[in-house]
Amino acid sequence: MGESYMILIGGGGHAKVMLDAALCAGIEIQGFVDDDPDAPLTRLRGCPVYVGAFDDVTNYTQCCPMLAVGGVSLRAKLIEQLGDVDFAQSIVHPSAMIASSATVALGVFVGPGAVVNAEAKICSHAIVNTGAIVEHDCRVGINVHVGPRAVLGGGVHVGDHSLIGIGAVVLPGVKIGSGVVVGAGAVVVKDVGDGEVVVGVPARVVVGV
Ligand code: JB3
Repeated sequence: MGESYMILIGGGGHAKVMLDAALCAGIEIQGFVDDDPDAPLTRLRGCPVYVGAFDDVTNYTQCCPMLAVGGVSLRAKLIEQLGDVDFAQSIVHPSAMIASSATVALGVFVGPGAVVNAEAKICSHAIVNTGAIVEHDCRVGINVHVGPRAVLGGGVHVGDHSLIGIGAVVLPGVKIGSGVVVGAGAVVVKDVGDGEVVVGVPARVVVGV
């Protein structure tokens, strides 16, 4: 099976979103791997939901895995567990706009209606979710989740494993550290340190390191 034959790790809400985008993009999905023995579904849009750890599945299928769980901490754990597994593709919804000068690494999901503008860099396993806007010259780190309709102004840098909540706005040039949580709807007007949690308008630190 070619690299376009993908298997999604996780079989819940985020996996459904990724499945739809993959099908719209012409990527064939072999199935899902979910570690919940009571996973509610055995098939999702005709694709089988395997129950078990990913490595059990790769023993007998040549496929291209993709993280399809949404939680940043869980994704970080899976990235570490899966180590040298070859994440050979990304899923970009056809309705997303990716500037020709932008770079999107492997294992990335870009949702419907999202925008990745000129010279922006999206690192591996990041999520640019539905309708999110990543403006010019941004750098979105490894396993960063830019939530639905969040907006990163020009030149924003987001460190690895950070979450930009639904509808949050980060003003141009702001630096967001690693392991940061920006609350839904927050407006970030100044830099945020590693591990901090910021909420509100303007965003204030509610959990420091
Ligand atoms: O807010 C939005 C737009 N999306 C959310 C997304 C970013 O995060 C969504 O609403 C959810 O809050 C969440 O999506 P996710 O991760 O799909 O959540 P859930 O519907 O709970 O599905 C997670 C699935 O992954 C469950 O069926 C778990 O059993 C499974 N799972 C959890 N840990 C795992 C593991 N599967 C495998 N293979 N390995 C694991 O370690």
